[in-house]
Amino acid sequence: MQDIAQYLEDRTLILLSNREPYEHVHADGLVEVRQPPGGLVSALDPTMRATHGTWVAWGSGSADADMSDSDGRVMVPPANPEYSLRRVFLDDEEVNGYYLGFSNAVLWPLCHMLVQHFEYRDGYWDRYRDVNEKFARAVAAEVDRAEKRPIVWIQDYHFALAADLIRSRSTPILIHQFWHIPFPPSDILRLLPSDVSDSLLRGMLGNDLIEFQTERYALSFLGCVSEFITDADTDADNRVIHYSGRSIEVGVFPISIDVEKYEQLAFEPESLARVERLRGLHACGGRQVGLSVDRVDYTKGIPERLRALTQLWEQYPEMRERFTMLVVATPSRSELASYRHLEEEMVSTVQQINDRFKTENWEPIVLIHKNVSAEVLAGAYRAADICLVSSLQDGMNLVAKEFVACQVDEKGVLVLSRFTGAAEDIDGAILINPFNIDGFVDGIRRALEMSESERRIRMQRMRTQLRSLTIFDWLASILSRTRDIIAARTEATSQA
Ligand code: GDG
Repeated sequence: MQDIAQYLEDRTLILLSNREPYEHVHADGLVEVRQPPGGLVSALDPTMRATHGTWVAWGSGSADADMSDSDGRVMVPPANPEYSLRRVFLDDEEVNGYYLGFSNAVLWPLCHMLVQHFEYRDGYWDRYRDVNEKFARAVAAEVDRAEKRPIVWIQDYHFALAADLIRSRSTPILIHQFWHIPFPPSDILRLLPSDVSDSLLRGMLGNDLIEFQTERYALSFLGCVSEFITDADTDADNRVIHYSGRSIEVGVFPISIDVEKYEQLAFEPESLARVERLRGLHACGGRQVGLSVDRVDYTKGIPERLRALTQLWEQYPEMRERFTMLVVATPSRSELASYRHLEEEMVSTVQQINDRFKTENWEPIVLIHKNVSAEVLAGAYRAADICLVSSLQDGMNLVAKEFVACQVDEKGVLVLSRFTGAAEDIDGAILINPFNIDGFVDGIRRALEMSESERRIRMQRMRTQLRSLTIFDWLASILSRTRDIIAARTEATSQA
């Protein structure tokens, strides 16, 4: 890992995210500490430990309040405290309105342009505003008590209003925000009441730098500002917006994974045992193993993938028994009806496919409908001959990168939706359009029939690209950009 702390020089980082890096939960009469899986926490936690900053997040664990002081503060990691976690507690109404409602039933479908799932309610918006205020107050309090000059870094769409609210309450030297998901074009943003879209864009313009995964999302944001915020001056060529006497930069910073960690995981004895077991069970007699891994979310194109598999086995009977598909589907946001319906649809479609095509020696789809360990995941990535990523829209898609990192034997093929950020970032996958089932079926066939030498060439190319695009490179490029912005401003002020 690079020395990320150097980019902060004598400044401290105050991070704001919805999910917290450590959660205290009651389990069997004891309090357990859990660290949520996922790239963001594993990249930012070492940075926070090295720089002793403050992380502000929703205290969602059942024992969080018991383990924090009266302001919601607790030092973490609990076993070896190095930085401060400031928890903000939410009641049920706030969770329903801000998190399940406006974040996940309004902004999530809107940003992914899947408007059939869009469910706007005034009450959701009211709670979203209140909760953004609440978090902004907590961040502002942390800015005021910081011993070193703070930089505030906001994560994601849960906090579109926070930058402006923080700016009106305190004076950090720089506020920036990483937007993990796509940003919609203006015709889609228009589905929101105009005062709401106006507040969201102005809220985001409270930042000094806004980071997107791809050029396309950055341009959509610039287009929306140019169309809706008439008192802003948008320079799309230079990706800068002049607004309210300030300049706001819009940047492209594709997120990645801890490549070395995934490579090492693929070599772990537990992963290796898993590879052998999976291949022993499903790859006998030269049969190939297909894999998909996602949260059960309508953005991931799970029904479209099942439709393509059905058509493949229907249209090409010789493909039956030629490969088995492992579908790792992690339950997600089950409080929302649209997610529950999707889970039910997925389970029953898999059942129908298996009933229709199975033979005495072969089950077409093996559904693993639960959260699995990182070792199991790495073993499955390594064991797979093809990996199917069929998102209808996806900010980046880390699964595609994790598969490439774990393919230490360089024999797997990535079949990747062209609507993922990853498709613009790595070159070597078979690109498909999940809305075009015929093309999707052809893509799967091409992958299954690809020669060993072509597989190796493509996988080696992707692995080389990935090694120079790790999550630490992502972090370093963002923090060095913020350092440059601060330096340019300091120079401009001293010359004035
Ligand atoms: C958002 C954006 C963007 C899944 N099941 C299990 C498990 N996972 C892990 C995967 C991967 C992560 O969850 C999913 O990441 P994705 O990037 O694929 O998708 P989102 O959750 O939608 O993430 C996305 C990302 O933010 C980062 O900016 O790429 O576009 O939508 O790491 O491995 N992990 C374990 N067990 C599981 O069962 N351990």
